[in-house]
Amino acid sequence: MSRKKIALVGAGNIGGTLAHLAGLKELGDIVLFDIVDGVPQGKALDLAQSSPVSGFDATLSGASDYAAIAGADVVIVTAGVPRQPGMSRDDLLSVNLGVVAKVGAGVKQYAPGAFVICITNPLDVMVWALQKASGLPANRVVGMAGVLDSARFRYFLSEEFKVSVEDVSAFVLGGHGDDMVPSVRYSTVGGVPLPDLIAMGWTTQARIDAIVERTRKGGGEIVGLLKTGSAYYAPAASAIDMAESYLKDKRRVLPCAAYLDGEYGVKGLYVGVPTIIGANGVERVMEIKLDAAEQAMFDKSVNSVKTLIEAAKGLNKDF
Ligand code: TXD
Repeated sequence: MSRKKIALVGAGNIGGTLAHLAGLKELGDIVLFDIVDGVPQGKALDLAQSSPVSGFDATLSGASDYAAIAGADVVIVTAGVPRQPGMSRDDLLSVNLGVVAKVGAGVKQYAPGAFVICITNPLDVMVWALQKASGLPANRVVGMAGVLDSARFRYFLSEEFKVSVEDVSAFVLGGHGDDMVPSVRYSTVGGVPLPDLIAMGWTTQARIDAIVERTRKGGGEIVGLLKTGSAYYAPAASAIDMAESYLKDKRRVLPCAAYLDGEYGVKGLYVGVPTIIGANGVERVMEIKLDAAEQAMFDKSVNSVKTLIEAAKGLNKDF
């Protein structure tokens, strides 16, 4: 059986980390693509030279021509400009729309059978634009945000309860913005929901509220510290989980920005929801019942996504 092919469009901080993780996990052969000639080639060579030390077999190459992504099984898109301090995700809109339009055309021409994971911000709009520009079926174009947002939530909760991160499960709904909806009721430690842990005296509502707030602003906290870019280790690890679930047909339940066709009362938009990722891409959207407060937060988040999509349509006539 020949190896799978993973194309990484954008060979910056996240792209390089994706290549490293995909190599270490032996997910397949890896192509790094970037418009800055030399960077994808240099990173590919550097990573290839790490393979004898780390003990993985993969062909790594770099390119600045879309023909290099031909026949990819998975395409992960990070191409664009990251956030700088003081810049909102929305400020990135017009620059990254143009980038995603080009990437979509490249995918359409060279990798129409791929599972495409979009990471570029503002995420919920970029994944929508990428699906439109590539013309791929919506179940094979998905956005990465929920796995990262819930990983942040899980990490903060593991610190709060002093338990292994492995025993904390959490998920986050809604758009990938500061009004995302970390779900307290559906987050558990060893299977015990957070409201029960509050009742058991393991923590307080106020502490959970603070953790929810820190999760919402998790991306900004890192931008503030790094000053010259945004998070990349955790975003890359999150997208690799999604790619692996697809390539190995694991059918993992992962929160992703998925195309909704009536689920949660939303039609024609990409919003963060729990999904099952398997060999057919997004196999199913898990529609949980929201309580009134969650519904209100979810609606607010969906409205922010809608507003951005309207702005995108105004800025770029291709969409
Ligand atoms: O949860 C999430 N979805 C995110 C999203 C979490 C963290 C960061 N998130 C976003 O990912 C971030 O706001 C950016 O939009 C992307 C990529 O972040 P990264 O940190 O990897 O940015 P870099 O290091 O600037 O890399 C971007 C690369 C860079 O090498 C550019 O030369 C390249 O993209 N680039 C392009 N490649 C191909 N084609 C075009 N047109 C292009 N334009 C820029």
